[in-house]
Amino acid sequence: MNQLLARRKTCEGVTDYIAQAREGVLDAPMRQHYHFMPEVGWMNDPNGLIWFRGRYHLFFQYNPFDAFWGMMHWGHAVSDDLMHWEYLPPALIPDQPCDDHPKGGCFSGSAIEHDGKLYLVYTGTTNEGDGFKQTQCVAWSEDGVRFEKYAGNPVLTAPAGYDPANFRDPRVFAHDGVFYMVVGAKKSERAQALLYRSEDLLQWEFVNVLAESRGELGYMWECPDFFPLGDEGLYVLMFSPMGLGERKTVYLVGEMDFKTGRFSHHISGETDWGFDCYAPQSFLDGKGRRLLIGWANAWDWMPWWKDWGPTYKEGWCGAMTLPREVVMLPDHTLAFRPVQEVESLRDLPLVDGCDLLLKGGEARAVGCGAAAELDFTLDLAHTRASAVLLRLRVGNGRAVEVAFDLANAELRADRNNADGWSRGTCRAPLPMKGRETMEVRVFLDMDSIEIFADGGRVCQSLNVFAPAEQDGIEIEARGGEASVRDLRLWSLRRSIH
Ligand code: DQQ
Repeated sequence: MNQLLARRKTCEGVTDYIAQAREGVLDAPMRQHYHFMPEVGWMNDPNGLIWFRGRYHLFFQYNPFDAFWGMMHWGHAVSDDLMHWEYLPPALIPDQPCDDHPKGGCFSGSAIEHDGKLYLVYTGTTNEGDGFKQTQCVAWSEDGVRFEKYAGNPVLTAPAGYDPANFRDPRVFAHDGVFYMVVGAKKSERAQALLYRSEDLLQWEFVNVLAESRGELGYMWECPDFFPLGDEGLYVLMFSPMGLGERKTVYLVGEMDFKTGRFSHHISGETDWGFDCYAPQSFLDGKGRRLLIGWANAWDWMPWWKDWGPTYKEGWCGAMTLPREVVMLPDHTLAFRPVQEVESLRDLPLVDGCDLLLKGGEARAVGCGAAAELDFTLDLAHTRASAVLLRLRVGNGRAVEVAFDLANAELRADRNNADGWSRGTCRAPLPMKGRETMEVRVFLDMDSIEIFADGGRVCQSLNVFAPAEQDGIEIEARGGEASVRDLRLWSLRRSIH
């Protein structure tokens, strides 16, 4: 191995490379203003989210050397408020026989505190010529910055009968003084989540198949997450399924039996209905909130996928969704709401609580914003329109059209004429029954739009790569009048470069 390559296998070498490469990237025009993204290079899944010693730690799948996926590292950043992030040196470098393949590396995983140290549990992916092999590995840190890999890695290999190329994304948690790990696995072309237990995070014993697909939930579950929620003793299993068509971030709510290691669910829902939210991971923060962050993009094997967007031209690719608070509703379905901290980015309001009564066919410009928040309430009791259309990033004869299709109880975001790059229409059912009003919050950033409808019951995230000056916002009633109440618009300040 030449000297340059050897240096790229060290944390110092990678950090030096990033320090040089970032200069040309940080002020590039397509950079997001308040969504987390890598300094340089490629980023995908959020990993190891944890509240540790009073700060938020975000790790992520990272390829610093290219704006495309490959040779996975774990990038690392910390924050006090979830909005402003400080980049730290990469936490994991692919440098061990079990995790150093160019098409493998240190794959996704999770974090946990034990004995005052910060432990990372991740998937090592390698290929020694006989196919990809995925195993679970451990690393830890005394200071939360520099990590040391366990010399005894891997700590877990795929059980007999399971596909060793599909055994990944360990999710560790503690329950009644015991550590548990949930791992995504594939057996006989069906997805499973396997449950293991341990006293020390190093020696693991198989407990049971926590949950499985009988075909109806895909052939592999990536990035499983498992956590208690609400005050009725219920658990949530969330995963990103492969082989399930348009469904790509699924949650199940049900009961966990720790005696048998089996989870049974009675609710199934979608974490996000948009094109661009994948591999979400949750954690509990110091305020007792269950927070969730997803990777705001998608994979080439998804039915509607086109590409990862044009930001590779600027030397980077990938952003996270806004951090969202996960809430269990009385019917045991989940709502996902942007964390309150995002309100700290609001500038003086551009529109401050305006009520609009739109005639059928009437379109109204409500303001401008490329990095902005737009909130309003649809007053359904006084709306006869069959649809209310919201046009975002309007300009240059282009726009993203978001339709609140009241007649068909559907939310649609159409980006076919958005930017000359993106395409596709994503859809979500809108719960209309018994609704007199519907609250809507929309977050726009330079390359993304996130829509939270009906108090976060329905979320849609999608990427749009329009130029900054394409920033108009319009609203229109179709097929009758529409009453829109308390419309508010803010520019959001930049919190990240
Ligand atoms: N991304 C990681 C895997 C995971 C997938 C590799 C999901 O560990 O299954 O970068 O996006």
